[in-house]
Amino acid sequence: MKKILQQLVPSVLLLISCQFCTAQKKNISGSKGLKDAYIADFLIGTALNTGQIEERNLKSNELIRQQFNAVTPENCMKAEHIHPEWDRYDFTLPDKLMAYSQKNNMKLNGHTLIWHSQLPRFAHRIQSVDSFRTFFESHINTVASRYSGKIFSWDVVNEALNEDGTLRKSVFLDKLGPDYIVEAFRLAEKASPKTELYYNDYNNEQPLKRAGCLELVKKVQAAGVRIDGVGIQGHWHLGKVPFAAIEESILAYHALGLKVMITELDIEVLPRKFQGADVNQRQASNPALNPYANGIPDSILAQQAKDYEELFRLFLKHRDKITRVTFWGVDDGQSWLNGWPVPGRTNFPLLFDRQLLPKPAYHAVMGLKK
Ligand code: 9MR
Repeated sequence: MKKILQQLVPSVLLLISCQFCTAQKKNISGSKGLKDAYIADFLIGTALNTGQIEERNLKSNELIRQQFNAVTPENCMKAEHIHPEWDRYDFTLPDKLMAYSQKNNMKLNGHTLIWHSQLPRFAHRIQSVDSFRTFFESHINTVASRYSGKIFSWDVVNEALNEDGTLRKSVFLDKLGPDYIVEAFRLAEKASPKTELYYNDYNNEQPLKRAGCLELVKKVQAAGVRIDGVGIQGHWHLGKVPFAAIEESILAYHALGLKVMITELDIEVLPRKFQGADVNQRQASNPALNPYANGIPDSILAQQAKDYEELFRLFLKHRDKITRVTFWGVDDGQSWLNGWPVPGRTNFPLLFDRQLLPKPAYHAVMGLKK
């Protein structure tokens, strides 16, 4: 009997320890993320690039599925990619993203139908107003109707305003006049009737631009056309997050009956000369502008955690008005801020580091829900 027991004990122990390993693994992959912590408040989203949509990196994919319940394509639904030639559309990657979001129960926000930037080259060459109108209409019809019934929301128009609240001088304004925004919403509503429709911009929490944004929304509403929400992009800077202006804007947009979203959140830690996200503004490279290439001090990470914490405290205060908070990327290595406005820098704007590990800012945001 004793002998049998002696033989059995090691196998039983092995069995127990293996079960423990599996439980541990399950725990890791199944542990709660931001999306779970904030489930009763608002969606937590991220922007995805090609590699992430194609699930090329296992660890990154696991992190995305663990943390987020909303996704926005960082680039692949922009006109230059999805509509590269007059009569040719490329839905390969957008279709993969649609399938990815369905498979993972994530809400997909289409970004973006009408934007002056990242337009296909042919669009700039169109001379006649009639042809440009045909491009404008068929682009919205074709792209929006393809995902009708499946896509949760669209950024119908992106960045149509100047900093002073006037309409940006773009090819759309030039060719179609100021009513192009109302028209874009009208067409999107027709092509994708069940999808939420948003206007999206950066710095539209700032007073002048906010006033312009409110006017724009009122004009769409007055035309009897549906607009469901406004996206405040949220490209902010360490130690300079404009909390008061953000709160005033949430209230002002909500007062028009709109849902409010933070759509491209990051808190940049490197110096630059201006606020916002106008991709045409650049600065020359210079080592003084890249101080943390060999590592970021703990004090900076602590300040960033404080900024994110205060921001999420504000979002929670207005959880009845905010429907989604989306980060512009998953981890610091992916961020567009490594290449803009100064090329080749090492930036640290997000909640996960280059090893995909949570930063102090992540723990601060999660801490609010403990
Ligand atoms: O993150 C995007 C980057 O990969 C592109 O090169 C860039 C080109 O315009 O666009 C970035 O995303 C922008 C978004 O679509 C609209 N708001 C500003 C974002 C950062 O530039």
